[in-house]
Amino acid sequence: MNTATKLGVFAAGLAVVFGGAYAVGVTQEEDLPRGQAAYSPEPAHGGHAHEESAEAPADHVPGGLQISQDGYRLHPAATTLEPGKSHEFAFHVAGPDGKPVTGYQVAHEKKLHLIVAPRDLGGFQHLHPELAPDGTWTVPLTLPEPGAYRMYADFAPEGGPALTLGADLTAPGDFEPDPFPATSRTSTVDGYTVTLQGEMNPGQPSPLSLVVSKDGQKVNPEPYLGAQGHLVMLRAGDLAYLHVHPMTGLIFMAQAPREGGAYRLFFDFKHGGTVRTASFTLEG
Ligand SMILES: [Cu+2]
Repeated sequence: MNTATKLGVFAAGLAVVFGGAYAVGVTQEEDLPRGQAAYSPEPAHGGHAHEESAEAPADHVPGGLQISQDGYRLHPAATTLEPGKSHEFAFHVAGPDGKPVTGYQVAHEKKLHLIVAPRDLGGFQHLHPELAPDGTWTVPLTLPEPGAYRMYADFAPEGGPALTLGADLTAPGDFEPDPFPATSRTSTVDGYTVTLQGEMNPGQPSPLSLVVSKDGQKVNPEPYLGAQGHLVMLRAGDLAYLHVHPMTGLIFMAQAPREGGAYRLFFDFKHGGTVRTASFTLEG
């Protein structure tokens, strides 16, 4: 993507922020081939960008709260996993005809993104399962400690809507819940310091930017999932999965619910060939 296009995409995003030029944003998305839309709000997520904007209907429900939606249903093969042990975790998505979906659109370079988080939001896993021809997804999964977990399948079937379906998983044993992490904009992981800038503006798309540094030097993350990182936002209280769209560089557009709340944000970035996750708590 050339600089002019990037600026155009960013400008379209800003236009959404300021409540105007809806048509500009739509045109921009349609101009960009899905697989190459590195810094654009892609169709799978971009559609939500507008639905969740200030003009969103009052009954709009964020993703991740339902196991079925719009005729599609998530079917985990097992939902109870022994903690601390790697499992070959399998699931499929049944379509409106009841059969496993086998055709998926690519978004952020993958056909499906699997997020697994404990319900106290004290951890996070972002996995990319493999799709078998019969529609079964499999991935090695370890639930590190006893407790209740939420899985999210973020995907768009071919010819269908972008969806995030969620299901509960459990790891039996004595469970010690962690308190919800206090508001924090700085995260340290493996010697990297990541700082989150920007505010969550209830009911408005909210630009958030990240700065990564190591040993006091600013670091440019390597391309990962078609952008310079991947940001996921989960809401405290119900673990709603809120869409965040890469804009350009390390700028992301979060869709903040109008009712406000506290959110846990997980930022995956790649440097030196390794993907790491920084986490933050924001209120807005
Ligand atoms: Cu992913």
